[in-house]
Amino acid sequence: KHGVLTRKSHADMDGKRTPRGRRGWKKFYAVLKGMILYLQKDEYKPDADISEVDLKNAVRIHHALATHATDYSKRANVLKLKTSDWRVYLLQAPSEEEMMSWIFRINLV
Ligand code: I3P
Repeated sequence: KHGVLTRKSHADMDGKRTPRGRRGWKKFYAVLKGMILYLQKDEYKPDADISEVDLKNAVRIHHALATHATDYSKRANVLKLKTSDWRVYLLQAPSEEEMMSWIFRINLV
């Protein structure tokens, strides 16, 4: 699965609040492959190598949990992704249908 997702980092490893200056929203091209959600700067190209920056932004979603971020009301269609090492990301999808689809696919892994 792939598509546009806009990300806000809410908590870093071990659940520590992401500090000011790194809490902004940033748009990515998201690709879910196996147990990894790649958040890429550019559009998905099946045969292109993954850049170093894109690797840094990749999220391991094994034992992660995705839910609708009902406690976040500033933006619509936002899902909350909690990873197994207690990072928390808010990910805004372009539509409710897309948000539901990402939640379903992430939780299947
Ligand atoms: C953050 C940025 C986010 C904002 C966040 C700010 O600043 O303005 O958009 O979240 O507020 O800290 P920075 O880019 O300097 O990290 P919202 O869009 O949800 O308001 P927060 O600290 O209350 O999460």
